Amino acid sequence: MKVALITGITGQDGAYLSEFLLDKGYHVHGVKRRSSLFNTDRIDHLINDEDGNKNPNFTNHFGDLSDSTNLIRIIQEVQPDEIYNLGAMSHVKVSFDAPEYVADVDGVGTLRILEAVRLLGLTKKTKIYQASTSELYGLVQQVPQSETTPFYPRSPYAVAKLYGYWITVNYREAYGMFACNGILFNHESPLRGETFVTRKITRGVAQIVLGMRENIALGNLDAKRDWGHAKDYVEAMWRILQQDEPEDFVIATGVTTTVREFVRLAFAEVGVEVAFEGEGVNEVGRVVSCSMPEYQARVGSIVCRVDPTYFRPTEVELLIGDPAKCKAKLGWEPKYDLAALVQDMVQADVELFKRDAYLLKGGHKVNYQHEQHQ
Ligand code: NDP
Ligand code: GDR
Repeated sequence: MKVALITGITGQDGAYLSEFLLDKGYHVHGVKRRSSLFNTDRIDHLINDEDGNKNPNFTNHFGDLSDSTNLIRIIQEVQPDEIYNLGAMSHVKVSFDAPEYVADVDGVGTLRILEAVRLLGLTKKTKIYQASTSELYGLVQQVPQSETTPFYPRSPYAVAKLYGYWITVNYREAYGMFACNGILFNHESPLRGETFVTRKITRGVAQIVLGMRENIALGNLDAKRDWGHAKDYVEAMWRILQQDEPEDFVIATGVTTTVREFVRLAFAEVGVEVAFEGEGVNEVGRVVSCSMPEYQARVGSIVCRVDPTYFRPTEVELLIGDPAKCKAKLGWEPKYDLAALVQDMVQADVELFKRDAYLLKGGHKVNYQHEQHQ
């Protein structure tokens, strides 16, 4: 039985990758942080089955990427065949508020993993996947962005990830380790963190259509992203570690879309046609038509507006990945296109908020959070 260790097991990708590897017959170990509230929602169904029986192939360890000795102990205990380093403070805007922490966890944290493997004499046994990012490209140098496009990071997060990228390359070259970067473009899902723009939109659309709120406030509507589905992307991570030689790969769909268009598509998914008017901070998205009779009163109302709070000090305006290498060498192609991604996310959020909407209608208090976060 192969053994995998995943940092960031409680995150979006950690959850999908765990499922994927368990299906492949792996024993999966995860590193999770101690938290004052439960933080295992995304993986609870993997820890215990429906009858409460513990999954014998899924083990979690308390740990933190800022703690070398803890990582060394876990890796020594687990003796993993594969490590997927997914743990990170992954929010770009928040990284401007906590730059030193991000450098430590997202940057030096990668070094701690690589160094632990080296110190424990596991360089020939353990393969390492580093969660690198399209944010490395930052300020546009050329499009589409490929494995050979120069980097120009535009946030403390991206700069920390740049260190993670190069230290991974360096350990591969210096010590012959099987260590690879997956340069993944944005990937989303119903498990996406609530403060990333796609999930913020799909949650907002669900709450608006269920009568729980009036509109969504967003930042830069012009930003363009190459959005894929996280389910597809975790398979690419695994494929990268199954190659004969360690290499770095861009994982992307090759299609780019504005935030504005994502909003339009998400509303269209629930039968609401939205058109944008105005410019800059005065731009708004207004309901033009609607296929649901009960929603007719909302035609003409504003459902999306701009709030400069969500602007970033430096922005990444355009990301579009070149998936040629991953197609050719990994045989990887996404199963979900943008329409299928939007459908999956909107439908899941509508389902999620139906119960809250019902309780609200009955006069009960519901603690659903929307815009107090980034
Ligand atoms: P999430 O934010 O959903 O998950 C991040 C995970 O890292 C969580 O489990 C979090 O724990 C954990 N974590 C945060 N800080 C620490 C720490 N100090 N020590 C240990 N674990 C920590 O991110 P995603 O799943 O979306 O992304 C996975 C990785 O891929 C990240 O490294 C991200 O930067 C990178 N990436 C993501 C892309 C995307 O579009 N999703 C694209 C390219 C790269 P907790 O639950 O306790 O907060
Ligand atoms: P990103 O994702 O920064 O690309 O990083 P995010 O969804 O946060 O932003 C995408 C784009 O949308 C714009 N935007 C907003 N973003 C947020 N979060 N909230 C808003 O209200 C809003 N309005 C507009 C942003 O300015 C940006 O241009 C994600 C993370 O998963 C990283 O960890 C990962 O490395 C990259 O994707 C690839």
